[in-house]
Amino acid sequence: MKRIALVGMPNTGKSALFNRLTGGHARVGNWPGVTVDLYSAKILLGGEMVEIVDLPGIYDLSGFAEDEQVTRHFLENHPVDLVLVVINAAQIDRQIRLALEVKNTTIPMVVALNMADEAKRYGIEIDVTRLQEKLRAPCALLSAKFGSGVDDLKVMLQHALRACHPPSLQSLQQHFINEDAVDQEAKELLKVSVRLPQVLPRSLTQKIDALTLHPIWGLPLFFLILLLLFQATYGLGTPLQDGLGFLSDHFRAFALAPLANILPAMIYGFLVEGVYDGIATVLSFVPIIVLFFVLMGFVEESGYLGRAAFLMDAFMARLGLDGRAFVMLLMGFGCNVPALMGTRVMRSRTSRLLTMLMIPFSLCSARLQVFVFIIGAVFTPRQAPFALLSLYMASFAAAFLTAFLFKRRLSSDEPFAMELPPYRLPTAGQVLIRAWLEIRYFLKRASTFIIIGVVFVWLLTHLPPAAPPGSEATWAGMIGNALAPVMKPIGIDPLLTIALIFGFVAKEILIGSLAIIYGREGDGLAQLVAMHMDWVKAYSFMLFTLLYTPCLSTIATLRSESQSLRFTFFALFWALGIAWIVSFVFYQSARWLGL
Ligand SMILES: Nc1nc2c(ncn2[C@@H]2O[C@H](COP(=O)(O)OP(=O)(O)OP(=O)(O)O)[C@@H](O)[C@H]2O)c(=O)[nH]1
Ligand SMILES: [Mg+2]
Repeated sequence: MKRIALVGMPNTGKSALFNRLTGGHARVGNWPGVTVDLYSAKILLGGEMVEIVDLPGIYDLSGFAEDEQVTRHFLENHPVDLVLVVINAAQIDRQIRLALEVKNTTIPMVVALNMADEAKRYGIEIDVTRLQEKLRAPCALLSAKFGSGVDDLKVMLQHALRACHPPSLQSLQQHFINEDAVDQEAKELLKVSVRLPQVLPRSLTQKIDALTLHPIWGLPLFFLILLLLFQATYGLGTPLQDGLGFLSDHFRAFALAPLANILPAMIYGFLVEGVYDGIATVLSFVPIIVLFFVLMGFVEESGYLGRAAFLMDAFMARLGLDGRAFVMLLMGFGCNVPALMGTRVMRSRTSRLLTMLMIPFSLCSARLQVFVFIIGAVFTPRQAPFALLSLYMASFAAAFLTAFLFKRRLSSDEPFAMELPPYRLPTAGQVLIRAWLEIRYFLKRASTFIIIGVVFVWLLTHLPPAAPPGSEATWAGMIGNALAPVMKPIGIDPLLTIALIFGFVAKEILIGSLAIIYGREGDGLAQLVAMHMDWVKAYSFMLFTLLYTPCLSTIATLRSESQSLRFTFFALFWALGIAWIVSFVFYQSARWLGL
């Protein structure tokens, strides 16, 4: 099978083009370094199966960052029949070098001049025919985001593949690149085929940046935007969640309850009060999670995420890190796993490890569910967004404290340079795909971890059969009691300890476990939780949930990304330790103050 590799600088739209060509769902985002791993798909091109490979961005063919190495390693070890060089047409003057480097390797190439829409807006004119002659390769002016020109590119790829002589079996390894010659060639080529406007008009991006990167207002604005984001998630999400809860309550009352007469009590309890309540409770959070991801996607696609890195860079430098570590913390708000993988863009191993130690404290969407639920149960609607914001602040604080404590051992002074992309508006399609991907991921986790977890929790809280369900005489109660000396001082009851133990596997199980422990779902569950926990206990429980080990997937990723079992264990126990200490200090001082 023939293979086409997408090669280009970071943030040029390779993944967007990959998705267009293959109908795939590679992650797209408006900052450099989104893709950190290979992503491949097979498509039918002119009656022939062809493999297309999306790669992390590289600045030149001899890049050395870990993410660039993925690309180089791939190109050196896997023969490709055709390289599809993706160039941001609006920056053709800086990016054409890469096409020339590939040209010098003699591997057949096709050049995609992407972001034609932006180039046109900036008044950049490209003489494609001339460019093709000079590069001796087909070039297509197109827009991966909006789809124009993609069909023409497909035809070009088809012709180019037919023309190349199999087996080309070439790798980029043997080629030596003469930098000066490439520079010279680029200059000449640009002279004849590209017309840049004399002066670029002061763009919208610059105008917005004057505000968002303002030395004084920049940071407060950033935190305001975060607060708005949470408020919107909360304000728009809770009614949706209530609606879903209403539906599931009625389904339970009218469709499932009649089963109680037919089924033995034990089986009914297991199926309805165990599996159904647990899963319905977890599922009722889908709207909030989707909303959160859509809004985060908006922030990411707009290009603001990169600005956050820029704003926080000076602060991060004091912690021995750079702005990218902060972007990864924000990424971790979605899910810690991709954020951990995203640290590959960091070149020094020590700052990578330090960032990986911080990321598990990022308040991910699974934890968000738990907090939205508990906050809704014990705080008033007016207090709620602030309670949530305080947890996000606690999450930052734990991450920064970690960096501060370990920076001496794990810091580096690698220079930080991250190009700020122009602001972009996401299209409706991008938003919808994003939402769908998150739902799919959520359901995948739900079907693996959560159902199994829910079943286990039910068994533990209902066995032995003689014990009253959910009481301290059950196995769950016994385990909880055994751990009571550790958990009592932080205000966590024996039965809730079980929820936390399962939360270790995946935080999504936590709320499901509460549903089973209290034998309720929806509003009824919230009322029971409020009865069992005052706000101090609830907050202590949330602090612990926030800080202790996120989930098994995170641990597995920590292990695979750090390649060190010792580091993984350290990260795990560090999180557990800090969770306990913080909850302890909070709970005891709150009680001491008489709260
Ligand atoms: N205006 C415009 N934006 C585009 C176009 N193609 C992609 N983008 C945007 O460019 C940004 C980068 O897209 P990606 O596909 O993630 O870029 P990439 O080259 O894969 O980036 P890395 O994985 O970081 O190397 C996103 O904000 C896209 O929406 C285009 O044709 N026009
Ligand atoms: Mg990409």
